[in-house]
Amino acid sequence: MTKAFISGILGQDGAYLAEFLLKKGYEVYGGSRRNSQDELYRLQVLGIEDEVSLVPFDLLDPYNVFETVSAGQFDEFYNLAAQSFVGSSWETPVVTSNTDAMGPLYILDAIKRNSPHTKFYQASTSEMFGLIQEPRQSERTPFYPRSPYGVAKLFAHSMTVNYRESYGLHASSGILFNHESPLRGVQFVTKKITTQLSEISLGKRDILFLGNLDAKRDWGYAKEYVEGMWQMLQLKSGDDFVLASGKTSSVRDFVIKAAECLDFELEWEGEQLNEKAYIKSTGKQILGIDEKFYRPAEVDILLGNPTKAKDILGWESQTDLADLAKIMVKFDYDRISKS
Ligand code: G4F
Repeated sequence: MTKAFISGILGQDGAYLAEFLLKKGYEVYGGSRRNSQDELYRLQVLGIEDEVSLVPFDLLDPYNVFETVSAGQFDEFYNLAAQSFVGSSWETPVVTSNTDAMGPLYILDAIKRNSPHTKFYQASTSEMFGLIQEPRQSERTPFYPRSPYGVAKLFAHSMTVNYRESYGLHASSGILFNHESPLRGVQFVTKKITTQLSEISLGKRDILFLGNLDAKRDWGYAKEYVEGMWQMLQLKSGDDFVLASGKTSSVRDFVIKAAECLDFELEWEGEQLNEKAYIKSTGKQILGIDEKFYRPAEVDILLGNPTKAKDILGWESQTDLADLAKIMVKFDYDRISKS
């Protein structure tokens, strides 16, 4: 049996990847910090909580990382653990850097020293492009991160490339653009929108407050993106790939699409901090802006060029934004109506 380790198995991508690898017949081990046991719900939603072996794993502890890698002798190691919320990274730049930059280095070094046959996947991110240097970002686009999170991830990405080139490790970096699902954390904007609009529709909330509605992202469905991670590790050698939908939409576009799923036709008024949205038929305000959700430095627009992934991996994003909104709203509406 092929043996895989997923750090961050309790997160959105970790849960979907575990489900995918179990279907392929893998023996799946998952790392979780001791205090994150309450997030088992994602594995439970997928019905796989009894099929994976959970082990204590903490990227902040180099000895624990070294021991896990050395003792496990895994065939594949997916590093999906991170402080992944961009907004928090300004409040916790040191923890973010220790987790997202140093953590992957501990893993790479442990693999190099004690388990060089292990194929390594690093969860890199489109946030590394930040202030974009090309209209469509590919593996060859220069990076310009705009947050402590983006800077830390760029360090880990560069280390992954460096360990591959220096020591011949099978180390790959997936530069994933935003990918969402019903299992997304509620602090991320799509999940916040689908959750809170569902609550409004069920009479459990009055208003949804957001930050910058003009930010544009290249959004896809997380369940499809984890397949791309696995495909990278099936190649003869490590490489870097952008996974993206190749389309970009604003936060406002996503609000409109999610609202449509709940039969809300919206009317918009005002600009910037004064922007508001009302339900056309009733005149009730359901959206406002709160400055606290703005970031000190924004990534205004991201648009990925996934040509290399299509050509080499045969990977393509399948679910468009309207369908993604439908999947997420249905999940949240059903869940909230039963609670
Ligand atoms: O959903 P977000 O928090 O995602 P963000 O910052 O793009 O990062 C996500 O995708 C990255 C891949 O590019 C990952 F690396 C990262 O770990 C994470 O998964 O915010 C999206 C946009 C931002 O421009 C933000 O300013 O939405 C804007 N926004 C507007 N109002 C808001 C809100 N974001 C959040 N979280 N909450 C708001 O109320």
